Amino acid sequence: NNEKKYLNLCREVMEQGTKKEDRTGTGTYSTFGYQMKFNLQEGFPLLTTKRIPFRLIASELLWFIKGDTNIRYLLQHNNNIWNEWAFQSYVESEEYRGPDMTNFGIRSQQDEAFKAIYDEEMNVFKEKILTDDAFSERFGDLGSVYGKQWRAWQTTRGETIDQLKDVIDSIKHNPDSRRHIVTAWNPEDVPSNMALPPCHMMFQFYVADGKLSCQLYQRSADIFLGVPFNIASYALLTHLIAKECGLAVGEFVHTLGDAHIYSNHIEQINKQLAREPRQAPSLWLNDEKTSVFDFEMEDIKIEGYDPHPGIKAPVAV
Ligand code: UFP
Repeated sequence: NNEKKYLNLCREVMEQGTKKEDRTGTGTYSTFGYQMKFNLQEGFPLLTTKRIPFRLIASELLWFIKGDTNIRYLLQHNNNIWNEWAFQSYVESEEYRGPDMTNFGIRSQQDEAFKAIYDEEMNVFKEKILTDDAFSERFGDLGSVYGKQWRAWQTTRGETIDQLKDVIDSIKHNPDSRRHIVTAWNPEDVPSNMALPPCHMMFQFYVADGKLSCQLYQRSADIFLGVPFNIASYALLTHLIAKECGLAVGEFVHTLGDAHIYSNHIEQINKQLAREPRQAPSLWLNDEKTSVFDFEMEDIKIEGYDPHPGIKAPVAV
């Protein structure tokens, strides 16, 4: 069972993880180097021991695939997961004249009155991104994030490389190749141009017995909040590419670097571990679409998803 592999990771890090401080000051239990193999033939690996919002995962993945780096597309799909990164650069700019937003992430979690002011500023910001083209171009764009590295990696000669298109071509024409790789980790961009250096940073495809497998290297993994999203996202990517290449799906191999549970997620994890996994859902893809680059949200659906209720937890910022 696929879900058990995730639950075993949770259990192992809870029981054997080392106490370790981290960038956010929250504190974690952590282990280094861990691998899970999900058989994509055994249903779609969207967790059932808590509800996972699949539409956020799908719209974010389509955004990456399009090579889009502006949050406008996400907002149009009611997806708010990248807002803070764009908002940060806006409130630090000269254009911003509103109330002080220093450390808005932590303060909005700790101070109710501040949270109300922050929410209002964020709503104004979102509305402007959606309706004002010039504003959106200036403050909606996140720069060198996944979409840029996947579709338009900048070379020193001033050209761009479309890694995703190239890897799909190589899977189609040279399936046995051991070089089906896409990397989002661009050392030149990491220190300055990026708010968040890529977490899911490199992936490789593998074709055998008519099946497409994908392995991801994720340097840093928030086991409770991040990993369930990352699993579903790469499982979906593997399905989309397999379909375009006329292959069945094989495995999603998830390799983790620093795999950690934040100290303020322990109670939530225990609650989840006490639940019994249910039947995995299945993925429906519109058969009329062939190229991964043509998919829209209405072409992707999760069927038979009957999870336990969601479990809320604070995001480490
Ligand atoms: N994180 C994930 N998956 C993601 C993502 C972030 O688990 O897709 F974007 C978590 C890992 C870590 C934090 O807890 O976000 C990033 O912090 P750092 O850059 O210090 O590793």
